[in-house]
Amino acid sequence: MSYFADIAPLTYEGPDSGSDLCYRHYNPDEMVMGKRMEDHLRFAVAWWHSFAWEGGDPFGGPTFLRPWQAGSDLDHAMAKADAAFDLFDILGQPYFCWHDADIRPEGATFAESLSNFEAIVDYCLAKMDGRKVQLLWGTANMFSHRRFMSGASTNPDPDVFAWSAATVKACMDATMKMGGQNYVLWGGREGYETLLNTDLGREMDQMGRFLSMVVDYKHKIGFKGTILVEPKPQEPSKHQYDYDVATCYGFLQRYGLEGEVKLNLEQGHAILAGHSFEHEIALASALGVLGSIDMNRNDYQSGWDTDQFPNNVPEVALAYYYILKAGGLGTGGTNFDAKLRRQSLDPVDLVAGHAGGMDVCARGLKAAAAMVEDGGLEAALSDRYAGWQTPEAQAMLDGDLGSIFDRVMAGGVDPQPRSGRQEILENYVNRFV
Ligand code: XLS
Ligand code: NI
Ligand code: NI
Repeated sequence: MSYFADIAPLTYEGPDSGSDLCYRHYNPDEMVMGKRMEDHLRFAVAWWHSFAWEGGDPFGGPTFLRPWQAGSDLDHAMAKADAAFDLFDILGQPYFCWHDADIRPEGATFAESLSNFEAIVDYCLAKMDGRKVQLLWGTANMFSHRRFMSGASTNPDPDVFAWSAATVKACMDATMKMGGQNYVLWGGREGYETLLNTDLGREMDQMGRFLSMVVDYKHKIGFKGTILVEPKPQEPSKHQYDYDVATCYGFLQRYGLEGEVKLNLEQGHAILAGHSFEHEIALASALGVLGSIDMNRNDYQSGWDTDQFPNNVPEVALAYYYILKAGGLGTGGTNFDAKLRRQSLDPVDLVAGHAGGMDVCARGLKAAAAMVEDGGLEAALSDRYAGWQTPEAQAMLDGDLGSIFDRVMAGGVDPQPRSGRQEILENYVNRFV
């Protein structure tokens, strides 16, 4: 019997519905700026938080006690996959994501873990047959097992580098076999706890070389998806090398990978880095590395990565505004890297968490599309930079300090400060959200 036995597939019932289990705003076929809402948002369910996470925290053990969490063999892994696909049938979202360690039991050796992994990948492939749900991205968990405590590619022990390289090869093979659209690397322990025992320069070179090997392997096997790095400033490490968009871009450039690798941006990570989510999205878009998003928020009072489902429409609207302006998510999507609260024990909580998050994103997308279509922000922007359209301004960028000096000395250059109109623009946004 299904873990979600009595829960029927969710349907769009509209904003006035009184039901806890329906979509009020997410209406997959509704057209938004000429494209189906489902194709804009490209929702994915994350295997780790929704099925592997057991509800523990630093002060207490598991609370969820899901049936498939009672053991760690292949049978339990298959029961977990059954529950996952049952949830996918209820939600009807187009994608899911995994780490190797979420879907397969750990074996006693590398070879045994791999054979478990391959068995589950085949089991999932059989379940995908005849269903519409697809793999948005695969990734390797190289931060939970104790062998990775000092990092994966950045580890002082070359044997851990080797183990990590072999793991990523296997995960890329599986991602490709499942038709995955992207492959993600998040460097959970690619950083340090103390500088006193850390050779920063060496570790970054190891990480750069590792990423180059990932890109080479992608081309070797003909994987057509996008390689994505996920920035995060800290947690679990005190300091992580893939700190934020700006840092990651500098890293990619240093190792010549900026044309090969894009970024998977997470709302909560942006906040941890001291940015807004829309800042990270707009910057990645300006640098040409916007890839995909993890749409899970933090609690603003706690100061760590609480991974909650999104519930703030105005924030989400600004995120999608910059995504729409960038031309959309491409091969990326909106992954709920979000976990329930520890007290939310029931199957119904898992369904409602996702449904609510999808509704919040749908409202945000519609507000964003309305702002794009209205064009008010774009018009204000062109007006603000209009001076740069003049031939003198354009010529200046091809000139040098001396010629600019001569022009200023000749007169006719007389800067007049203009209002930035911040409050008017904030009021404008408030009309749509
Ligand atoms: C952790 C990260 C992780 C990545 C995938 O904070 O968000 O879940 O998305 O490894
Ligand atoms: Ni995260
Ligand atoms: Ni994430």
